[in-house]
Amino acid sequence: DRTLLTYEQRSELSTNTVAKRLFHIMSAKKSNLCLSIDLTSTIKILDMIEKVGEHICLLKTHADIIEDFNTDFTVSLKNLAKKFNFLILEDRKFADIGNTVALQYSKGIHKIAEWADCVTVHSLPGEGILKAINNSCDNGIGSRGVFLLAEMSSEGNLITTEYTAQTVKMASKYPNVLTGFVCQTKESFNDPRYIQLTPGVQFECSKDELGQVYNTPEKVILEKGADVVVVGRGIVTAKNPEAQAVLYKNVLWSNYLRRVSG
Ligand code: BMP
Repeated sequence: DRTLLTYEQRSELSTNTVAKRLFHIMSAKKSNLCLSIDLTSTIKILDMIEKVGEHICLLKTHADIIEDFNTDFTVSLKNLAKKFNFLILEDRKFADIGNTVALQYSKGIHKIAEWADCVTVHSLPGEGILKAINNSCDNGIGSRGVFLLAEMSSEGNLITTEYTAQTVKMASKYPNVLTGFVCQTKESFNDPRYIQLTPGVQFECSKDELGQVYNTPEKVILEKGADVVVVGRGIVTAKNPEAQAVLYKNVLWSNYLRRVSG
């Protein structure tokens, strides 16, 4: 059972550099909290990171919602990642043929490959999409990672258990580039090398008006097998985001300790 191993033990097994680094950061900072920074201005994003950067292991961005995106911003982002010791995940959810994804990954305004340690990818188009990112890494951009979408948190999504199983099977051919899976359940995969990233988390089980479904920190860590937990509006829209990030960090970490102590 991968969920009974410690993050240190799992970092020893990692075949992807980003997964290894992330496991190390989690142990060092005693944090398995990923902040989903879904804000639309670069100043607001950088301000928020100054407040909560110390408490997170991973920062999840949506570059395409930022109205004044620019290269100075990505330089600042990388500096903050270094200062506070967290990794950057661009939640781009690529879902096209490999050739297009290779271009979307490295070109355009965002040049994602230059500043994001890892990206999210849908398995829907087939393994060409993993090959594309893998090739980009081999061709000079260096060690990067992929979180493959194996399940989603939203109500009525069309992913079936068969789709999840096939996604995990497809990924098994790409251990060097695979950081983990974005998923909701412990049963979706077994391999301890990979990280379970789970969004849809707030202190109260609830929903939003557009189909997002929330579980509690305790439930996602203890029952659902989450390794890194994504919190967005639960922190970003709080009156005091820093205090709220500390609360999430502590609750998530203590549930992880409970889990690995059996
Ligand atoms: P919030 O905690 O505010 O609901 O934000 C959740 C974040 O996680 C969003 O950025 C969303 O794009 C992402 N996400 C999700 O909610 N469910 C999934 O299944 C996959 C996601 O990436």
